[in-house]
Amino acid sequence: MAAIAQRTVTQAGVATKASRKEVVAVRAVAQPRQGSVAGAFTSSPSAVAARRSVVAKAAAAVEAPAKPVTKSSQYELFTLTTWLLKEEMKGTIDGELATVISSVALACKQISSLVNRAGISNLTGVAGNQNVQGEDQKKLDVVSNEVFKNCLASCGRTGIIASEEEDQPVAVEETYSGNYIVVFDPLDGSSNIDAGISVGSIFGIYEPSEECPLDAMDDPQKMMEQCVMNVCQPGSRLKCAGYCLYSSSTVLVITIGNGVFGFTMDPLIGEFVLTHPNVRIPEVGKIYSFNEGNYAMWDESVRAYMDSLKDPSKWGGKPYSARYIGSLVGDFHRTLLYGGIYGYPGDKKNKNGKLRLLYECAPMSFIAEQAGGLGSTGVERVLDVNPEKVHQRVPLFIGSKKEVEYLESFTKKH
Ligand code: AHM
Ligand code: MG
Repeated sequence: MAAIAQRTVTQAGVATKASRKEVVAVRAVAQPRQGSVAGAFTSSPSAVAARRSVVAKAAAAVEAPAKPVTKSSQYELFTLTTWLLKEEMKGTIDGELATVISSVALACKQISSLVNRAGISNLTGVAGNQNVQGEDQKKLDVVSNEVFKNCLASCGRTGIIASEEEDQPVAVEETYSGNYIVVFDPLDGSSNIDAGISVGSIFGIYEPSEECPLDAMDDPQKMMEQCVMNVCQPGSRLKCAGYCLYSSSTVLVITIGNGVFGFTMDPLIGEFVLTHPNVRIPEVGKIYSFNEGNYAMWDESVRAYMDSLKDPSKWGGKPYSARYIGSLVGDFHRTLLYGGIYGYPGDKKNKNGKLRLLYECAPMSFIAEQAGGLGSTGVERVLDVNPEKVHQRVPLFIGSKKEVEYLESFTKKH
């Protein structure tokens, strides 16, 4: 996909040592925030006292253990930026990861606006080419991929990216520091776009490993192989995962390994505002979300499971409800909030189903687990699967813990 490559982005293996400025990032702790907070006050004696108290609170927050989010005024906004700063102060993430997450959020804002205006801006329909997986790319697939790549390249903290819409992992040439690996599906469920139905972006962030020293450029082919290996990490090593739902509202859901947090975009101020602190998925939920059109091609164990969900005698007279958008982000978001199970099993034609491990199943499974749920292939935990290929597929069953375990009670027997 050389045509898609940007000024600062090249295929893995062709970045130069000279282009990399390894600079130790200065951690943004309390000081910059103090300045900006103080600047918002006037200099009357009471204002000075208020400023001192704010500064003292900010300094104390650096040392004090995490406290629940409380608002001091009805006009106080707890935004994604505030959350990132607080997590950085607590030491959960470093400044570089916070920068990468901010750039992903910026990409999501831009894609949200493009999705919203797709019908007006002639962005519906197909682009006229296929991705490496032989799928017709929609115009918005291509544009969203560009948006993600540009945002990640300009933040200067991303070393390698792997995308559903790129044949191979791509090295970002002008990295300032950090070299995080970002995997993403820029616009999942894009077959829904032309009908104005929910779509979303999915992403995962890994730390770089030493197997891919981007400045050792002697053998580009070898470098490429090493970089592919570097990208192919199991989900258990994810530092951050998230998705952004473009629907009646735009919601960014994110985990950095200490719970799941949801931020809704306020279009009036253009910011993601914390609306779902510490999301917990219900342990059970009587909603299933599968493409049942494939029923006849499923394995016997999955068919037996599906039959059981529909048998009222097993569930006190009321069988499970079916809900299926055909948009993983939308279907998963509902499952996360209401409980239930989403499934894309393997079938006779595609033994590993449709969904990709690296940038769909693993990030979603990290979120599910962090919310108290599970992500399974039917026989093992998704986060334990070691990817061998960037675009590798795995069956996915994800959602409420008890629901996924019930599914496994069928699929693990065989
Ligand atoms: P995509 O990445 O090409 O958009 O495909 C992924 C989507 C998921 O969002 C969705 O759950 C699934 O494909 C739907 O597939 P199907 O139409 O076979 O039910
Ligand atoms: Mg996808």
